[in-house]
This record gives sequence, C-alpha cells and structure tokens, in this order.
Amino acid sequence: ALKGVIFDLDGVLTDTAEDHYQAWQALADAHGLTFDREANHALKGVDRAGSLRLILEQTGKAVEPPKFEAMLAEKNATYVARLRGYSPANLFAGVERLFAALRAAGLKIGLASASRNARDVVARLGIADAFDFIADAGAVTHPKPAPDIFLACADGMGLSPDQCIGVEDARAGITAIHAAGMVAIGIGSEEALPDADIHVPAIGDLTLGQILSAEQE
Ligand code: B16
Ligand code: MG
Repeated sequence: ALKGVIFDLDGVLTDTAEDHYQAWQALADAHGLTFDREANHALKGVDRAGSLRLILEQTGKAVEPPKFEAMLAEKNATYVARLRGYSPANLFAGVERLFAALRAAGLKIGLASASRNARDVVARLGIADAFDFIADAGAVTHPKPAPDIFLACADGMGLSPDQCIGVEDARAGITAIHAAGMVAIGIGSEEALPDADIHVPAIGDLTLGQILSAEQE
C-alpha cells in the first residue's frame, strides 16, 4: 500500500528554473560560451556538473578540471544570490493544501531534488518542516535519470520503494522514478513527459484521489 509521496523541487513545488537559466546565461556570457534560452531546455532536471558539460559540448569547448570546478562555483554563486529574493510567495499554488491532504491520509512526504541548494530553497519557501526526509543530492553517486536519489529518499523515510510514488516535471526525473520501481506522476503534458503514468498540468491540479488511484494502476 502507498505510504509516501516523493516530490521533485524545481518545476514541481517552485520555479527555480528561470534563476538557474539566468545564472547559466551570465556564466556563458562571461566565458564566451554558446548558450541561450532555447539551449537551456536541455538542462531541465539535469544536475550542475551535467548542465555545464552540456553547455561546453554545445560550444565545442573543453576546459581542464580546475577551470570546470571554478565555473561551477561561479554559476552557483550567481544562483545563490538570486535565491535571496525567495519567500513563501514563490511556492506554487496548492502545495500546502496537497501536503495537508497527504498528512491527513497518513502519508509521508519526501523531497528528491537534484539541487544541492534544495534545503536552502525549501527553507525560504517556508516548507522545510513539511518533509519527513530531504534526500541530499550531494550524497548520491548517480544523478537522475539514475534511481539513486528516489531510493535514498524512500530509505530515509523508512519505506521500501514500492510503498512510494514520485512526482516530477522532467523526463530524466520520470525515468529515475521508474528505475526506482515507483509509479511516476508527471507535472506537464503527455508530449513533454511521454513515460509518466499520469499527467497533471500543475501541482495545484493534483489531488489525493489521483495519487491513490495512480498507485493502484
Ligand atoms: P544546483 P530539480 C534541478 O532541480 C534543476 O532542475 C536543474 O536545472 C539544476 O541544474 C539542478 O537542480 C542542480 O541544482 O546547481 O542547485 O545543485 O528539478 O531536481 O529539483
Ligand atoms: Mg524538476
């Protein structure tokens, strides 16, 4: 039976994507890398190092490890500065209502974000205490689409993967949920997330009833 629901962060509970994009764009401009809003689509749900690798590939440029690490730190500094403007107003509509319904049904709530800034973000959104467990992206070996972060989150909640369901907005995230042996709820269209088991346009549209029936499929 279903015991826990594991949420992705960016694109599911809040929209940090624009701030990630602006930070990558500033880095690309400063280093003469080819990058724009269109190219940014490929970075959705991809971890920090994986994102920089994609940008460098697009430019056809290679950098030595020390420079690569320095560029990651530079991007993150820009992103973290932008997070200072975050408040509970940045939480997507309907999240608190959904969390309250999950709690009332006796379900646990977990967070499985690729972001190493996830704890800071949920604290600023005012929902840090809502989670039974927040998986640490820095502590898992393989990033999404590998199942590691979802498995770590289930384990941290004291649940087995088959007792959990995952909620994601990125294709790599849906793949990670399925690889973990969980049912996957997609936030977005069927075209964008062809592999998801059910689709809702936004988190505010997702109900406890849909979660419970998705689990039974
Ligand atoms: P950080 P999610 C992901 O968050 C973002 O979608 C992705 O754009 C970002 O590169 C990644 O987190 C890593 O973030 O640089 O803060 O560690 O969708 O998995 O919540
Ligand atoms: Mg996401």
